[in-house]
Amino acid sequence: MDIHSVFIAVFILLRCNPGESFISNSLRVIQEVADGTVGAVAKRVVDQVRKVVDVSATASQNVNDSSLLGKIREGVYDVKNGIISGVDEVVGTPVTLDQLTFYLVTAENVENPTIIDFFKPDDLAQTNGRIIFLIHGWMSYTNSVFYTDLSKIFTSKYPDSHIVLLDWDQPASDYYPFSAFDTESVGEYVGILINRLLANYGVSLANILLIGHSLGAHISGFASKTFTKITGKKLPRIIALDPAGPLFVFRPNSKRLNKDDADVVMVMHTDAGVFGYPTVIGTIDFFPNNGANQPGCWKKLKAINLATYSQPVTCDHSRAWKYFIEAVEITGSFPSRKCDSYENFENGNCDRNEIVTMGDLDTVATGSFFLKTNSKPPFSIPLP
Ligand SMILES: [Ca+2]
Repeated sequence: MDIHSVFIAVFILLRCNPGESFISNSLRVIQEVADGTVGAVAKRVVDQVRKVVDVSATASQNVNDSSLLGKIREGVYDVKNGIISGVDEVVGTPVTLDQLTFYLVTAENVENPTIIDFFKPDDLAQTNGRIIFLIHGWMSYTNSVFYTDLSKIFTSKYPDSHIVLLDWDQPASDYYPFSAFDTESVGEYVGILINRLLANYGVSLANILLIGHSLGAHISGFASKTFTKITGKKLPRIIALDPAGPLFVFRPNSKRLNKDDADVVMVMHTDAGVFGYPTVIGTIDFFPNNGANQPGCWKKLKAINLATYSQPVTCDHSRAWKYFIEAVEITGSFPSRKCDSYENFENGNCDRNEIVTMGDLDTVATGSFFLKTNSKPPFSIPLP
């Protein structure tokens, strides 16, 4: 029996065990949908039909790649089709430190990240620049382009910055509900490390920045909650790239990223209602192309081929970090307009409103911001 089967066997599946906060949170989400404040995408989440499909039978007619079939079974298909809903939570064993590795990238050492000693992070602390944590999502890994490209761009633009690459590859490659459960314990370790930098090394709180994609966004939230629990202080800024939606959408604020997790919680929505969180969740929320379907992605989805299943399915979701990389690299790119809806943005009803660029690491603006993009790089386009 492999370790995954052991988890399945021993974990307790909590089916719809609503506490008071769970109910009020769910009602709030539903109310927001009814109010139209979250757009049509969110309604799909609430209305999702939980249809179990015999994916293995269908898939085996089309592909012979057993690893791909394995990946589909591990949950990509389930998440995409709403089979994992807001009421299927699992409770497992928290992640232990030996399942995590923290890597350091500096301007002098971009190609060969070094391992950070969690208990004695001397190397990491030796800077007066920003300390930027990058935290990947589900089914993503430390060798991802999200990590390599952003490390290069940050260290080239801000040579005194230190980049932390969090390797939580092992828990992140589990069946989605288990990986989602693990975000809390992974986040706690990040929060403890941040506190250690400040308490033992005199690192300035203002220099800490967390950037997480998908489940990594919720890890950032849990890191911040832990830091606050220890110190009573808030982290200055979290950048959440299409924070994961499935399971988190019905959780109370204490169990997911929310706007109170940092002074600025800057969110980018690219696959709202499927892999991404369907509603406003930060202090400032960006909605490229209205936040749900990205140009260059959705056409492929119409003619889906199981042989390339994981790629087109996660295309919208991955656009978040692709846009962000370009936004950081090209200062002033992705100008976005504050507006109450995409419709009003498109109709020009917000043309006099505030503009913020999506790669602005210092903005303290609040509210919802809208923009359009190209279907391929360079993605950024000027405002109309
Ligand atoms: Ca989508």
